[in-house]
Amino acid sequence: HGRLDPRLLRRKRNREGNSSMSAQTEGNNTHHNQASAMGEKGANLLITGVRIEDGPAGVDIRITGGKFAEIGAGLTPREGEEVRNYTGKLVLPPYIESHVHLDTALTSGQPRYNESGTLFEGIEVWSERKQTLTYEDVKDRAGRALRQQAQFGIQYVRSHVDVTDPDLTALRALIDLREELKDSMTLQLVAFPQEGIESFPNGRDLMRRAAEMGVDAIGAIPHFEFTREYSVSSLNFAVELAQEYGLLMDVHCDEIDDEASRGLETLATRALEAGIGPRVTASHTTAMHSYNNAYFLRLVRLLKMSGINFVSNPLVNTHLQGRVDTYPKRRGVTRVKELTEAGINVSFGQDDIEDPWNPMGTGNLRDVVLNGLYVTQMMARSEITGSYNFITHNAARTLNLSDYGIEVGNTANFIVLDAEDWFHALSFGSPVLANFRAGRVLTESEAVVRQVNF
Ligand code: 17E
Ligand code: FE2
Repeated sequence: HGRLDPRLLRRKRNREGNSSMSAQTEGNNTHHNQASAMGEKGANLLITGVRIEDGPAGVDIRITGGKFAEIGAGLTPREGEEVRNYTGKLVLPPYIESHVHLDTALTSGQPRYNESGTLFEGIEVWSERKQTLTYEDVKDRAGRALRQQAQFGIQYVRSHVDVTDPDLTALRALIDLREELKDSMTLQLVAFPQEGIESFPNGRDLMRRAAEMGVDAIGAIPHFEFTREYSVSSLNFAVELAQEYGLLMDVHCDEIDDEASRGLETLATRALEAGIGPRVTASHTTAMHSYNNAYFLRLVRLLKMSGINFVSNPLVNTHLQGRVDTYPKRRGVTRVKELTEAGINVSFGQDDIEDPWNPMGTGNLRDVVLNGLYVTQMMARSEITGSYNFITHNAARTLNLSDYGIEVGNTANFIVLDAEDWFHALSFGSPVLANFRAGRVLTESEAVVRQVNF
């Protein structure tokens, strides 16, 4: 690969330095062989004339047997290779949805709408809808949501699944869907105790049953437990369960405007002591928005030491938080800028697609990034141009993915955007022209044609 871009080399080296973390994730469902799943050797393809991420324009990508084989300028087509000319377009690794609830997706208005816009009315509405849940109902809605996400360039999805249901209906449906769609989408499932571990009948037992059934990660909801003591014991239980089953963790942590909600310090401490920080995620952490600066300064040291990941959901957090404020009204988004500047990993998620917590939401992560940058005031030039990392590389780290990224040797998963670079793709909302999985076209969209008659 004589003409390999030095940036790509640098990225490859970074990845090799990370191999111990990748090794830990073997045995996870996120790691499987796409090429063998295609029945034969896989796609042979030459992509020409693109920019990869923030690299130079005019690069070609050769895909052999469904894997990235060669990356550089001026590659010549070979016998039996399909050539796709995407001159002037942007290529990124596929988007990653690091936080969504597929079991609740597409239920908005059933049986009623969330009129107050609070998290708590959303939980009440869902608890009513849960009474009528069936296996087919969950599979149908989650399948539609996943296909909608794929159209917007997503191939990896971490979905929380409510397990505060004695029948575990949603979990059974999503475990089957994870298997059925695995050649097209990589789905990670989190056992999410929506109504609490300690505060819901048989909460611990339901979490354990979910672990037995084969979830990828263990969740918790400390700010919803009845007492501070329950909050702490639920986190201790969740960490022990995750370790017992060798699972990742993703906790709905301090999703409230209460500055006294401090589940995060417990989660980070347990993760540090157990040495599992990189396998642990704190989602939402909206209370951090309201923490006093002296407390945050003390906390950020622990967060750095622990190595845990963060997911912010800027659209839904700004919608649900600040609801008991008059004016000034808090934004309720965690301190993404400060965490990022401290070297802590943060990714962005959609959280909801038309459900009790978000009447809107299409699955399109461009909306999430755009809102995230505005609301966190991360609008410096380099913050904008680097912001695709929130839904690509940072999210890959949150999900503990291996075999991710446009590098020789990796499975050829990537997307092509109708834009010359990320700045324009983000600003104009450029469509994802094609979404490739192991070199195979998963979804395609037309470029938008605009005609101005003056
Ligand atoms: N449940 C919850 O506790 N918090 C959320 N943001 C959603 C569901 C969407
Ligand atoms: Fe959530």
